[in-house]
Amino acid sequence: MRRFIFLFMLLLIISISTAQTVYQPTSQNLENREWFQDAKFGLFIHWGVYSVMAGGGDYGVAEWIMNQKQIPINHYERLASFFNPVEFDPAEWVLMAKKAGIKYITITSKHHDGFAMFDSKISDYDIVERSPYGKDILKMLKDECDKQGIKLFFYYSQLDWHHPDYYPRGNTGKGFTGRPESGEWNKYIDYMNAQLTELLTNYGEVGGIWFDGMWDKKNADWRLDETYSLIHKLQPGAMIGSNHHMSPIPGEDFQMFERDLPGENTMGFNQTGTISELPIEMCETMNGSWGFNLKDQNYKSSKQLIQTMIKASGYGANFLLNTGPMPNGKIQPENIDTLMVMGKWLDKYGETIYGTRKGPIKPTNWGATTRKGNTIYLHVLNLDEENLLIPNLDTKIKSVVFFDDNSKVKFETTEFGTLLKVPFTKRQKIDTILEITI
Ligand code: FHN
Repeated sequence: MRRFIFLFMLLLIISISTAQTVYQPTSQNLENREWFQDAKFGLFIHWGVYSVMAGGGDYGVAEWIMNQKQIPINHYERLASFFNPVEFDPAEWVLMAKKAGIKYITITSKHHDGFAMFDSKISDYDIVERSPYGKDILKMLKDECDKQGIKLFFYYSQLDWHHPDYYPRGNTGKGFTGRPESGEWNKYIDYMNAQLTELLTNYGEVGGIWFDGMWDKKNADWRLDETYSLIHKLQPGAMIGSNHHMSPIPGEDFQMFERDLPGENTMGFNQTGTISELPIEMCETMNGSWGFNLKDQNYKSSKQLIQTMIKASGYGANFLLNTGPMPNGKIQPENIDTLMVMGKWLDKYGETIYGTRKGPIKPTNWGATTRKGNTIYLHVLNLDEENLLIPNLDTKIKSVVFFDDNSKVKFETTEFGTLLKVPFTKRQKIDTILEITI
């Protein structure tokens, strides 16, 4: 009996101590996760002093210029003194986002170059102290987002090519920066947590923190428990996501996929391929760069981007589409044009995207499905014939109509699947939507 009581007590202690480390999202956080999944469309903004160099005449990711061109810190720092975005008008940005049908914005608060786009007190390497502009861009944008009802998330790079204590170095930012070959890793983590505290206390309620850069030092002790608990303590509703290119880590509230549909790995980033039960998001560029690149005119068409957004929705994922503003504070006109086309499409068809969850059929060559209650939206994106055979659904189909004109779609359920008639005369250029009621 004594042995039994002893074992029981031991198990109790073990379960209590593990329960304490298991992350339990608050109800507010869970509500925000639902909101996030309903929102479906976000705007990613990569803006920093690197935009002054605009990619330096090369293709590729312009925000990496410091590392790509091996610019030492004491020279790169001069960029801040040329960064004067006098034409930045946050009201214009947010209005543009709203017209595009965007529900939230995620902006770089600090990218890999270590420069803070906000008024940081723990460092003077920030927009207020080092640029002639001298204003806190994040604050200006947050105020405007609050006014216009858009949520704001902060991107934060854990990787840092500027901070001396980011040591031992990772795979990038080595040698050329001019930092001494010494440093105290724990001091760097303290610094990062202090900046995160600023971001979570000085800007009101934020949507969440979008981490990036852990992949630079995969095996380092990032003290994630501490950082994640800090964020959840300061703002329990704030959602944490990390672009570490791995399966989600406890404490995270959403999972992200970079430039690939969930589970795909055409870019080489998403090596695990697992799609978790957390809300998911995919981010995408409009050309080949996140930061403003003056040379890269290889813009994806609005049709291509809308179709990717639809496929992402078919996976239940949000679509976070990027723009890299110019150093004068204006958004590239080509990006505005694309966003406006997307906004028009969403004005008409948003009902089939916003507030939906993934549909019963996994996105495939011909298209994708989304679902809201008893309605399934079948998005035909690419079909060379008039018949579409889909797997039988696990419930009975009551009716099928074309979303555009409510006219009936002929269908037949066979033992091999459900055969739908999608005549060419009914086709739309981007997406022919069939509304299935079950
Ligand atoms: O290196 C960054 C890159 O500059 C950009 O910020 C993207 C956005 O997903 N993430 C990193 C690469 O994984």
